[in-house]
Order: sequence, then structure tokens, then C-alpha cells
Amino acid sequence: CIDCLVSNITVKQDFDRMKYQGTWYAVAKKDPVGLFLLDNIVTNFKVEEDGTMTATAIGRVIILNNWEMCANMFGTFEDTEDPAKFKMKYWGAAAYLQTGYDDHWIIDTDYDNYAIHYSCRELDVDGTCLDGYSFIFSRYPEGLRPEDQKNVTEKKQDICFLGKYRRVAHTGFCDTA
Ligand code: DAO
Repeated sequence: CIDCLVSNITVKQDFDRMKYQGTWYAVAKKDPVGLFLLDNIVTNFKVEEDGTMTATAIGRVIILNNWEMCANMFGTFEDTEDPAKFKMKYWGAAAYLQTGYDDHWIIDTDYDNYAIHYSCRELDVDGTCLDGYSFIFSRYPEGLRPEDQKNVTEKKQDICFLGKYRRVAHTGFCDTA
């Protein structure tokens, strides 16, 4: 949307949480105020037996006194009237990690290659987003397919975050297994 009103942002039509399951690599991120997840961010979405969507995420963070570590995070998603708009409650495996309750919107996805996430944490008085963040996810850690890049750029513009993303590196820093 040209006007950048959060209420005018369109999300994925008929979002299918079943097809969204599995691993997504963050390849770009627009940070919020007080950023948390830095890089090596990998998420895994799941639909539980009762239909609830949940996710785990890992990523490199720097906590407290410049302590660098990999954060193991958990999220549960509350449904809203729009199937692509959720409220996400999240917390860390350790008590000193961030907790929160954020909007979690799926702006667009083809389920097999790319996804564009959006979260506005704070609305400005004019209805635009004062503080928000967004992940560009790929099914591949190497990044987006060239054929998906044009669409993703358009969507970045639609959510008024074009030019505000940084690349999210995957260096193996948080690889376990
Ligand atoms: O990294 O600056 C930031 C904001 C993101 C906070 C959310 C992290 C936890 C997410 C858990 C579930 C996955 C999508």
C-alpha cells in the first residue's frame, strides 16, 4: 500500500498452515527497536494435533554483557479472524532470553520457496507502523530463487519496509546435530 497504513496491508489469501509447516531459513530481516535475533536464524513451523500452529526458532543473539550465544526460542500462535494473521506468544529456552506477544502476519508465501513475514509492534498516531520487524524466509539457506526476488521486493514495498532489510547470514554458528 502506498499510504503505509498498517490497516491497509494485505496478507496471504486463504493461508494454509499445513503447507507452511517445516523449516524456513531467514535470509533477510528488518529489525525492530531493540533487535534480538541477529543471524543464523532458522525456524520450524508445526501444526499440532488440535490445529494450533507452533514454531521453534534458533538464532545468534547477543545478551547482557556482550555474551554471544544461540537462542532456542518457542512460539505459539493464536488465531484471528484472518487466517494469515496471528498473535504470537514467544519465549526462550532460558529465562534471560526475550519473551513477547507480537502480531505475526504472513504477507505472502508460495509454501515451497519463499515467505514474507510482518509484525508491527507499535502503531504511530497516523496509523503507520512506528516499530516493526519482518523476516524474509526461504526454504533454502542459500537465499531466494532469482524468480522470487521481484515479487519479494514488491511485497517489501507494500509493507513500507523496502530498503530497511539487512541480509541474514548462515555461517553454521548455530548448527547443532
Ligand atoms: O529478533 O528482533 C527480533 C524480533 C523477533 C522476536 C521473535 C523471536 C521468537 C520467535 C519464535 C517463533 C518463530 C517465528
